[in-house]
Amino acid sequence: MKTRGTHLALGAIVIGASIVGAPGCSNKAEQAFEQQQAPAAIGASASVKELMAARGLSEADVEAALKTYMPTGKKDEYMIFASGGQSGQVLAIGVPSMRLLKLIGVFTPEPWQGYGYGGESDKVIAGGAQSGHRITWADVHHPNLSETKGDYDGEFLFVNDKANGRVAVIDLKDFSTKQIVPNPLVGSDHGGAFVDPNTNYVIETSQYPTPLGREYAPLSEYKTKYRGLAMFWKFDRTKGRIDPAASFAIELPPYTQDLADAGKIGSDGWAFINSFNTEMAIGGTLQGKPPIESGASQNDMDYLHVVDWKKAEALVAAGRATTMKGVRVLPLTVAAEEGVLTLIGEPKSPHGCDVTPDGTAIVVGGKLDTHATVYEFSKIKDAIAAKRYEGKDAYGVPILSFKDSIRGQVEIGLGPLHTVFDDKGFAYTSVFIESKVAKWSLKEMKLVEKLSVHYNIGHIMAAEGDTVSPDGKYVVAMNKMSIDRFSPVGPLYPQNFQLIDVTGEKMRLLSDMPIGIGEPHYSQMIKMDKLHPVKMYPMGQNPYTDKIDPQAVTGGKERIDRKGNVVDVYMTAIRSHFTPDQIEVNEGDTVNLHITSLEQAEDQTHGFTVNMYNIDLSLEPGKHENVSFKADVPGVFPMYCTEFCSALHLEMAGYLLVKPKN
Ligand code: RUQ
Ligand code: CUA
Repeated sequence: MKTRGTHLALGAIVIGASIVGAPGCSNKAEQAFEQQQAPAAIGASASVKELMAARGLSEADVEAALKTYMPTGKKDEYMIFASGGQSGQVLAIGVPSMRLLKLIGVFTPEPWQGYGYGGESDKVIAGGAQSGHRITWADVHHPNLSETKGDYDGEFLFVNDKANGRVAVIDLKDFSTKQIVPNPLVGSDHGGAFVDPNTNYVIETSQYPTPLGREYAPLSEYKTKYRGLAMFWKFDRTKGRIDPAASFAIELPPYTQDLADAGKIGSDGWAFINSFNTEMAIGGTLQGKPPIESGASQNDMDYLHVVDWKKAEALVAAGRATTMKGVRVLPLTVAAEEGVLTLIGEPKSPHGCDVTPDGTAIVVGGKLDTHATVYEFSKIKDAIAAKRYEGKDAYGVPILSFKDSIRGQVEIGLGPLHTVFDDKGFAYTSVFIESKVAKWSLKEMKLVEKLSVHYNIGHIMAAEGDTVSPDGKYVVAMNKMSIDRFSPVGPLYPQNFQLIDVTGEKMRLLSDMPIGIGEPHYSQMIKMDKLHPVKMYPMGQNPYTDKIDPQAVTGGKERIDRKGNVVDVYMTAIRSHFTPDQIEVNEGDTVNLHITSLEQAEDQTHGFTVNMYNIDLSLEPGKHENVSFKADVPGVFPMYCTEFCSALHLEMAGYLLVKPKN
């Protein structure tokens, strides 16, 4: 009862606080970190005011706490899927609590999920090999949720690996990675993994130009042999996999293509890619030449790439593509001639490329410009249809007039990057150099408010902000630096996600979430009720084929089969034993373990490991795993369950005995 009384008291304070509080309006210098005192020993009976005084909390702090605190057992309203950056993983985070719910193994092995340690998931990671090289990390940039009619449908998530030119498919039925597709043509990607409004395609555009097909050509042949690429990976929703054979690509000039976005509603069927380094600088610092950073900043304008992908799709179907490393590629000459690719000037080192929820405009930031430039799709479309070109680039690609293609420009501040949208016609742009979130009106094309964030905001994200119907409510600033925000942990600082309330007239900073893995880039936020993950697998399910595994074992059918020096062990796991729990093989034998979890109770997960063989499996209820290894070291190897599954979990163990040859 006392607790309830406290809540009522808090409520009263908050009503007052919402008038007074103005959090986050001071600048970086003014926000010098105050070492907060540890809470004094206050009993439950202490008044809220005393508690606030003891912890040095303002009324605005209390309001923010009330908006984000999640009592035990209560659930969040939204889920964020955030890039895990170089960790190669994806983070699932609850909003507004900003609690980490899961770290999804994607490109990098993740032991807790038994991802990449001998089991079936090894095949997913192996599928992501480039030129025969197994790669176990990634530079994850942009997670994108699958869409139906332009709205998140909660079924799949796609992420790109900038470093190695790959795209992964995560099934939100079980929050696990099902496929990694290496792009056989490019050396890196950045404009991905964006989807069109019905997830026909997952778009991946290259970043640093290379000869297509991952071939060799000297840098002196950069302009003639190096190229960019826009890849359209066909997504087969019924299979839940990308179908490389049904995919196609468009060859692009060797400008450094950057972010991308797909059109929606009226602009569906089109894609937009910003670019920098249209100077085609290649560096050469040791030879006394300017580094790429200065070589690439000579021109006042780079190019927004406007891609008519529906037309490209038709041309590819009509046989106008050439095949390269198994991918159908529409040549640059065809793309230029047929109006598939058109360029428009973009001010100074552009970044960000975001289509508005109504599909009528594209917003581009400029790292060295102070504006957000808003391109008007109808003007672009009309000019392309009428072939009203201002000229052509060196590759014959038509260029439209900048002036005639824009709705206007909004003065934002220093270093505008990415833009997201709410439900009230406002846009929110991350302003990197100023460490601010700029809120501006799309209708009036005017800056409304700026909020300080901490610090060096890269991406910004809004609740359902990439859909045709954003929710508003929350914006998240994804900050690259956290200087004075958290307790020190050595020279590599956490990055900082800041949750911002955008329901009121003024933006309010609610909370900070230090991200202990990095470097996160983009994220998306989906309404929790759109997600319907399974609670357990049907008995014997192989999550990587989405079928009952042919080697699945049922209770009573456990056995050990030996054929020559191949030993197949058909095994089950249920609280709190493995059957069989004694496996004896000869040195040099190939051992195939087929393990089915017979559990059909929620949250009853077992793990499985064998000493020394680098095997680690997660056996969620019903799951089946297959793992093979060569018993090349004689000895006695304990195997056990790695999840504390029951009172007799420690007893859930057994032995692998490998008899020496002689
Ligand atoms: S890019 S901020 Cu991929 Cu802006 Cu990260
Ligand atoms: Cu099963 Cu511990």
